[in-house]
Amino acid sequence: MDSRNGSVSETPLDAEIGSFFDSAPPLKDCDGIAKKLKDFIEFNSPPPGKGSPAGVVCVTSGGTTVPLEQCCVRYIDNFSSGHRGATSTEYFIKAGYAVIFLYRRGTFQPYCRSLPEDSLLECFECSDDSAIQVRQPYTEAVKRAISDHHAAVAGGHLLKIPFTTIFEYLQILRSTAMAMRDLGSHAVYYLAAAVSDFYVPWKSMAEHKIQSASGPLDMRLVQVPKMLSALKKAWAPMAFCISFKLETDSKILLEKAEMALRKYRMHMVVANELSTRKEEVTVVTGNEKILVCCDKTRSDSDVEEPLIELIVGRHSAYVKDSDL
Ligand code: 9Z3
Repeated sequence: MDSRNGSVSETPLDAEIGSFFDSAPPLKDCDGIAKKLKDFIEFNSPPPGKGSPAGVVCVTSGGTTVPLEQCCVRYIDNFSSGHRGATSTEYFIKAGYAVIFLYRRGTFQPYCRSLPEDSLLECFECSDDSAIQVRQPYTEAVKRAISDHHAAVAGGHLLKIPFTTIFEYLQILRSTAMAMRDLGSHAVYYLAAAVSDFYVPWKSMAEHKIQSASGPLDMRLVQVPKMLSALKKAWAPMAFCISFKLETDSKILLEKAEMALRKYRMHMVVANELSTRKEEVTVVTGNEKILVCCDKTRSDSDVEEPLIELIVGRHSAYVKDSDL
């Protein structure tokens, strides 16, 4: 804001973000997605005076792709199986939150952790009268997955929206933020998706499959605008925001997480190293570094359970402070 004349002045970042969205290919079923989001938020917003539910969490999960061709055959991908996002979603719902799960198509889904990863068909068999049955070792796991998943979706606590490209991801994230705007401090962003840092602008992208006969490939990738800044400053200024920092070199991990915390004004940054991400993470806040580990004495233990417990505690305190 320009205080002298009351007008809003555009920063270079605003211009970069504007040009990213203006030049992105239009999101398919944009209106359908906006309607689903609106209905979900309405359903999960308390009527005035009825006390507050825990809140609504936007969990992002999986990696975004960067297409190299408009009719896309080749793309650059970001590593993420979606395990962190899917598992965390289960714990948020268990803690009383409603979750908007923005996930990369084909990655892990909530409540499916104990099912076989490679072939779901392994769980089933056909009996003589052609009825389909669950095979013995999987009976309990399939029953639990179906009932927990259906209860979350039918109960209106879980909304799943898929993305593939960086263009889709950022457009859906922005629509989600618009839909969650009125939730104030009850809105939580848990940004576990592995988001591309560089992309090929749609307008400078080859239309058809790039031909290998043309020799070495020379291509300029542009930096993806820092949407965490936009989220915190403009889209969701009152929300409780948690981002993730992934590194493969442990020596720089905490320093990079602290930088992200300050630069994007996150409430928490979860720092994780690729090779140990399932066993431990360090949560960086304004004045602490909290090591969160899974219980190595239990085979079914995961790091997400204590992590979400910590986040829920901090978010509740944040809501109380904001309500004062
Ligand atoms: C993470 O760091 C996630 O914890 C993982 C989870 C992707 C490592 P999996 O899906 O793995 O369970 O296999 N996500 C954020 C990664 C990221 O790209 N962060 C950016 C960065 O580090 C900031 S948005 O610069």
